[in-house]
Amino acid sequence: MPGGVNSPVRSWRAVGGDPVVLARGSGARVYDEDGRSYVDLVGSWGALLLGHAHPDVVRAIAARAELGSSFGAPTALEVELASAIVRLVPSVEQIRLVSSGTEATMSALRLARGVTGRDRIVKFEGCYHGHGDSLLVKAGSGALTFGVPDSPGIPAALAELTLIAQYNDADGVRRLLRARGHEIAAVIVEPVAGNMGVVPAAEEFLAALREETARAGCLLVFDEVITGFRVDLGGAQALYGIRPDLTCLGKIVGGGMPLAAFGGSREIMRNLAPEGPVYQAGTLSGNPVSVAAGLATLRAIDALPDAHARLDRLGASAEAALREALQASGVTGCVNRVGSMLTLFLGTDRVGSFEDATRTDPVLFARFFRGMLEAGFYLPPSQFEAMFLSLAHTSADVGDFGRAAGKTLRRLAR
Ligand code: KE4
Repeated sequence: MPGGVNSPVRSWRAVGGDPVVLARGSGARVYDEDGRSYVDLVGSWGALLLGHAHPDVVRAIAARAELGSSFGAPTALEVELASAIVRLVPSVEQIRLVSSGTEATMSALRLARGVTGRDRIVKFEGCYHGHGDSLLVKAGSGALTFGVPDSPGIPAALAELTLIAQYNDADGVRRLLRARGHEIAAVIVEPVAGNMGVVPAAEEFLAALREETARAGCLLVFDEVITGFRVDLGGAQALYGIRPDLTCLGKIVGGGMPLAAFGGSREIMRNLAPEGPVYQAGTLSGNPVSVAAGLATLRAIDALPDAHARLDRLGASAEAALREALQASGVTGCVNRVGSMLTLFLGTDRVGSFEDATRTDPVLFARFFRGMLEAGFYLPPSQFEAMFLSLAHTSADVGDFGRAAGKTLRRLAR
């Protein structure tokens, strides 16, 4: 396997050294092949809101697998999951299940282009929406917003159809949409950025996106692959009261199994094949074992009336502990958090945009990462990722985390 991994971030290139090889997980902990255990702050990149190997999820997967793992045919179970998502996510009337977040965003953009008959899309620098060709695009040089490929293998002619705007720059995106909105099929955004580290969206930014896309007749796509069911049972759209035209879901919705989804109004979704002309398909879409895991996960979360209050309390304690550790150590840094997703930025004291995030000190972060690993905490191996707490983490875990962060930062300060 190239780089020894099946996804680049797992190689720990950003923090140096060889990654630990994980053998198993249980609750808030993971165990490596050498038998060491760690409090897990990655949670499969945010998928495991219940923690590892939750009994309900394991039972659902095992029971379903015994009935056959895949048919490539309609099943009653997928209707139950679709109904649960429609019930929980405010803007979604119909949903299409797929197997990864990449597939969800790629398909949502094709649907938006098909519905509007327009070719251009807008994304924000620093947001990540999977590795679809139109989305692996970075800002071109100069003031122009034209996109250029962010990887070899992506045709310049395609990348140019992606316009790049700045996250939290309401005026900039307003100017762009007023000038070129008539060419634009969709604006896709992480309603809480998780892939530049956590950067919350300013309220006026999301409001501007909603208002200006409606005015220009382009679709607003919320990429809630991270935030869906994480920041609120109804996702960021419920938390902030903004209704996008299309929503992409992943991670939690599959309960740690390969399942993602995209959805929106019936009026938009009925343009999808076989009802409409926009083609989209998948052998394992709605896979019964993945659907069983997703359903068990959503049911377990929905059954806990105070789930998101608990997650927010845990997140607030972790944030407070990190701020205290920064204060006590004198190391320059800041903490951004929404609910149970948070990032400790090192080397700069404020991160409200992608540009701010690039001012962080990657060497300092790598030393922090290593110190925390030695202390028994498994953090995302990049400054530009989010730490995730789960319903399996306890306040004792967070207390231990804070103390370890304090010790590690004090060592960095020397
Ligand atoms: P996948 O294709 O990796 O399932 O989902 C892509 C995706 C889409 N949208 C958002 C907001 C995402 O965060 C992601 C994937 N997230 C990364 C880490 N932040 C997954 C880890 C990896 O690439 O290995």
